[in-house]
Amino acid sequence: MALDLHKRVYSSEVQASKPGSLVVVAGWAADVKSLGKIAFIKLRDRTGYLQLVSTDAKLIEKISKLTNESVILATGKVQASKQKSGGNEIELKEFEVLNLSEPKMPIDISGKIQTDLSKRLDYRVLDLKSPRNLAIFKIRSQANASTRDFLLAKGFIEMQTPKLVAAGTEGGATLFQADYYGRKVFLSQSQQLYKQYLLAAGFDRVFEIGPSFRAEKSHTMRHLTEFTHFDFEMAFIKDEEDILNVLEEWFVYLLKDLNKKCSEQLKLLGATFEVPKQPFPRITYEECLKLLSTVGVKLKFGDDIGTDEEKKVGELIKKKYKTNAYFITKYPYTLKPFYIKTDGKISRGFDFEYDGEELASGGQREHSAETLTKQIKEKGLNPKDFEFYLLPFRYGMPPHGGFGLGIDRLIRYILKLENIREAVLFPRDPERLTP
Ligand code: AMO
Repeated sequence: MALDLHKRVYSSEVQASKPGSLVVVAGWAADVKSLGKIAFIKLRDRTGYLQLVSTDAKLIEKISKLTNESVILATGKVQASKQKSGGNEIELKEFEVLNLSEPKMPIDISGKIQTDLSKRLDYRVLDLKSPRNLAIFKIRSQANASTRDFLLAKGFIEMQTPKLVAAGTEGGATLFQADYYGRKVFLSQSQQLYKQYLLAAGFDRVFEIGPSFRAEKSHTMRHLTEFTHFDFEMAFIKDEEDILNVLEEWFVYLLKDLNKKCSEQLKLLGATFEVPKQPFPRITYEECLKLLSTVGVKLKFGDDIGTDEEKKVGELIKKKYKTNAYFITKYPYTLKPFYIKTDGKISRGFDFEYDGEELASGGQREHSAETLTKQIKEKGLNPKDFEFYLLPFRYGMPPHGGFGLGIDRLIRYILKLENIREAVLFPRDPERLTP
């Protein structure tokens, strides 16, 4: 008799079922053990594990031919487990093999053997079977949903902007180039240009969560060649402080929402985070230099704060302000892109930092076409290449600002994952284009 797939329940529902009831379950035979007079199948589905047990000779014979990771549909009676861990198990009545797995997997997914990340990523589809990975991507999905909830409630409009573009916005060094019917085309580095366009059009508040591409040469724990960019832009701001206020409000909302809606997944990962108090400290670039000088790191105004120094600043701020979430503000104009508004040497650009690492950068934008043209020239760029960008600035551009944040980094930092690649389903880096 064929079992009815539509009657299947998740293993978590079996845990909540009354002993004695008959249930249909489906999933992967994560671990199969046939011990002569008794046999066990540890079934995995997306809600967890469930033990199926049988003392029936015919079923034991069938179970002995089952390989780990085969997909099965099974029915049986719920009974209280005799195991120490308690809970319910199923006394198997019947099962069908929907797909028989090959006997030996190229990587171990049980967690018993440590496989290095690179090999895990080679076999990512198999690696993603582990409940730990499912938890990471459930949290990531919720982070996107919480972000949308927060912004839509505040009147933001979600946009989808082109990823095939005619020019870069974040510097030529990281542009991917391809052929587009005999013309040059680039993969979008950020939604920068388009989000500003929409504010000129009168959309007032916009955001996007979408892919951006950077031809990063280095192989680091926090850079990818394709990453998910949460981009945000708001019109009629007084200065960058208006952006910082929304950013910190969103971050606190997000962490609280994740604690509430993903408690199970966070527990499985052993991840905990404190929700930082508002307002987050605003530390000027010059204050960062002063803090660094207290530990012997000598940088002068205009020097880039490198990765190691940035980490150091994070430690010093944690000590002084008892928080791991803060902004670095008032960067030198020379360190920020052409589109950031500047008051002489000091720009209105900022970075949002978490645990000494950059999670977002943004600022108030220059909205005068004339000044923007001047800034493009000052940065050694050709205003002719930016004609299309400059056009809306000539026909009514309100004062505005925003930020861009890497979702992959966000997930990595809040879950304290060692490598950004763990926070991405199918990561792309200079060496990796598959799977
Ligand atoms: P920026 O280039 O600093 O700014 O990027 C913003 C944020 O995007 C993430 N990010 C990356 N994540 C993974 N791999 C990469 N290669 C990578 N590059 C960037 C980081 C970073 O903080 N248009 C501006 C933002 C703005 O001003 O609104 C921009 O793109 O988390």
